Amino acid sequence: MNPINQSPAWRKLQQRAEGIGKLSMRQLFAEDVSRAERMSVDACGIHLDYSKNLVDDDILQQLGMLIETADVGGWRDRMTAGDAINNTEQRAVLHMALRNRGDRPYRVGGDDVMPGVLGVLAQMRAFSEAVRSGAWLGHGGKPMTDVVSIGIGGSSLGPMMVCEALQAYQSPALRVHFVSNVDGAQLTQTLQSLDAETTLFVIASKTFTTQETLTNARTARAWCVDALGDEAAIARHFVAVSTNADEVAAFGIDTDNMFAFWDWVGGRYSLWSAIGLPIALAVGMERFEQLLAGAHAMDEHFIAAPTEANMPMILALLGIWNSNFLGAGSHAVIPYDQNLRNLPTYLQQADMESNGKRVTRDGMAIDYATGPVVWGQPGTDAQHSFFQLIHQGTRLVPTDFVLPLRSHYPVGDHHAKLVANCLAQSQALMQGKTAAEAEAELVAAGMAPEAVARLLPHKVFPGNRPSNLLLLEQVTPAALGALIALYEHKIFVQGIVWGLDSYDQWGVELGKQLAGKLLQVFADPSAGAGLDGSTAALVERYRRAGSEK
Ligand code: G6Q
Repeated sequence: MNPINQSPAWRKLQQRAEGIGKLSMRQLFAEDVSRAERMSVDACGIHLDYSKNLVDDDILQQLGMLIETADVGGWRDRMTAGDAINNTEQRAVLHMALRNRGDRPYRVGGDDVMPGVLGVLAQMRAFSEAVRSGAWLGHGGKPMTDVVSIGIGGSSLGPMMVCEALQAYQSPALRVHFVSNVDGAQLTQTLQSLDAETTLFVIASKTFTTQETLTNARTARAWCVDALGDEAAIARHFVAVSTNADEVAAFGIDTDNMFAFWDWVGGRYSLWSAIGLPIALAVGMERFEQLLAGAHAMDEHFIAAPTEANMPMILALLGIWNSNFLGAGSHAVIPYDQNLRNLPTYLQQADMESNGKRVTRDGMAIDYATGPVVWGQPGTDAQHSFFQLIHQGTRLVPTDFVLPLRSHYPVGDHHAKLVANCLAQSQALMQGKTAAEAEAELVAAGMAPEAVARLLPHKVFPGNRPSNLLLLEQVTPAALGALIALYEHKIFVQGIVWGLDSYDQWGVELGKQLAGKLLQVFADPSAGAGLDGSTAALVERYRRAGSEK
């Protein structure tokens, strides 16, 4: 296939981008009272208003052509058919099978994967119900009060984000903690307040060879055995989630206490699998299944809806317009919901690890921008820190606002204020404030003409800055499932248009390799021959500090 940037639609979009200075969102809204209605779409309990983007009907139509040109539909079919669309790892990409609630068949190499998926869900149900009801007893005969999930990256961020997001559904009787960093601080601080007799560890690792996870797991194991005085305690206090039964057994966890998943589940797409066990423990299996159902509804929408009504495709195309044609290098996600505070962090991995690539699926160099830097923080806090740059800086930062209409915490007028702030931010980004408006305000405030002239440039907001508004009724398990799946499919569409493999992550390997070598150098300085001057000097400083192990 020719590179996407040589397609007629791409060229037309480039021409439109050259004349974009003439397009004013304010004016577009003034001229078309139906703009917001026309540029909104509802699916699976989510309302997307994308009318505050710098687009008109012609631009949207040309963007839609990219879906045809890149054969997104064909690739979507290949994905659901279980083809190895992760071609550099020769793996199928079937996270949709994990949340399949209907009768759509999912196969890998001709084998139906659904019996295995349903079997693990049943195992998760039995186990989570036993732990939550107090029927699962620890080595000393007591029920569990705390779960510590040890994992990193894709084996941690999803469950952690979801558990936080669904905090309102959790009971204080079973607290769930997450430990990911190899920095001993995190594990130490977590264990400090826990009682080994009532603590359950979930060791979540697809490969069961990840340095950070295995290091934390071994330390946790020693803590548990030390406190309970018996190796046999491991059987009641440790379970594993992995694809690697041999390593799980070698670690000392009975494989009866192992929850399996499969190589066709990518780490950052795995919260729907047994990697989601901490979610089921935190909020119950029923709610975990509602999360799956919400994601499944979004899958079916993504599969069936035409481009112009397809929410993931629309978000993907707007992202492409903003980054490839309007030059945005980053994308902000601002949830107006404190419990969604880690949504930006989660999406950072989902998006940047998937689409932060510089060669096509066939290994050809890419000469257009691919995945943006994804970042964000909850509102309103974000307004009081970096929104200055989004409103008046020299960079274009397209922003997704995520807003639940109802709060789980109805206290006073807090939620009304939260909603007003969110809507106001997207309105401000769109309309800005002209020099004439700013001047009129200053004059009305009684400011002297020289002072007005001095201050005026600082008071102008250029506006015309793109944002999407994603409204949810409330952050329920189903709505959250749909929201996460929406972003997953957006990432898929963008990866296909950019022609890259969204499902590998070779870029994380080099640092791991070098860290392994440096650990050898710490143990044996002669292994450091050939190190570059900077690294050698830093190793030496570390050695002189005297704590190398
Ligand atoms: C995700 C990545 C990566 C992975 C972690 C943990 O897509 O592959 O974040 O999830 O490195 O790997 P393990 O689950 O094998 O420990």
